[in-house]
Amino acid sequence: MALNDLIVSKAIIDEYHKTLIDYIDVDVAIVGGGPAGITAGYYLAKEGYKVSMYERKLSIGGGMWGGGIMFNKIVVQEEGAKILKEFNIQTKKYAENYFTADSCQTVSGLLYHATQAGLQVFNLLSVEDVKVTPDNTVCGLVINWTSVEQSGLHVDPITIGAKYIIEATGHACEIANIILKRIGKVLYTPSGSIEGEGSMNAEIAESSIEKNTREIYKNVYVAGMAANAVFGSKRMGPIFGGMMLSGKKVAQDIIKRLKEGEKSA
Ligand code: 48F
Repeated sequence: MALNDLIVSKAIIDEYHKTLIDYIDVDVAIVGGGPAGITAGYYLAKEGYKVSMYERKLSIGGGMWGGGIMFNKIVVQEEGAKILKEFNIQTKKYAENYFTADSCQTVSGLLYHATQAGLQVFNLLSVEDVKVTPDNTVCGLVINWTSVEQSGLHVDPITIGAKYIIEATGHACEIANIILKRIGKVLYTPSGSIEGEGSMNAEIAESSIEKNTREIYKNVYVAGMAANAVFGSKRMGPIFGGMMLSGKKVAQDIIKRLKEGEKSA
């Protein structure tokens, strides 16, 4: 059968446009498509919530593809391996409480199941600001094409609405930084600011990440490496169990809040 190039173009424009409009207002907007963001998106979407994820780069997966020093293997502990099993991702026991997994299979497995569950991914879009109400409650995101950001062109962004935001931007904790810059030292940390990431210690980092996965400002939750950076814990390097556990935890906390909201509505 003959193929019409114009129909191909029209299909892409039409479908993307519909998706963009459909996701103009969501239950949860995730910033950052690393392992923590994807995992959070999976559990939220599986529960039936409308969730979008914004990723600056072309590829989703953040720092997971490269394993450790570009050796594309990751390590997870027992608890992390259990989560990978839920996603049908293969792990290999290396020693007691140490499992390895192929980083490419892990990223693609997480993403496959998250998008199948209903997570809507917007790649090549960067979050440059948060949207706020008059009393500075965060109620959405301000997004623009990464190509605009990279080229430095003066092109205004657009806005999306969200009941909750997940800051999952990794080491940079960009959303926490935006809040500090625009609203002030209002974070729910001891200093009100970003406490800062400490040097590498996998034991401390992995055991503190779930505790650090929590609300950092009205309606804004932090997950993944950003959680340890915001609350001043250590970094953990190429052990990734904490990223998935943090993604699951943030999803559970927000699901609880959403359900409370549904009851009181
Ligand atoms: O860095 P990243 O993988 O974060 P994570 O999910 O996982 C951390 C680990 O990869 C590793 C580690 C643990 O073992 O230490 O670093 O916490 O993914 C964060 C993603 O957020 C994107 C960025 O491109 C990356 O893919 N990102 C950051 N800022 C923005 C953003 C922004 N302003 N808008 C959109 N995407």
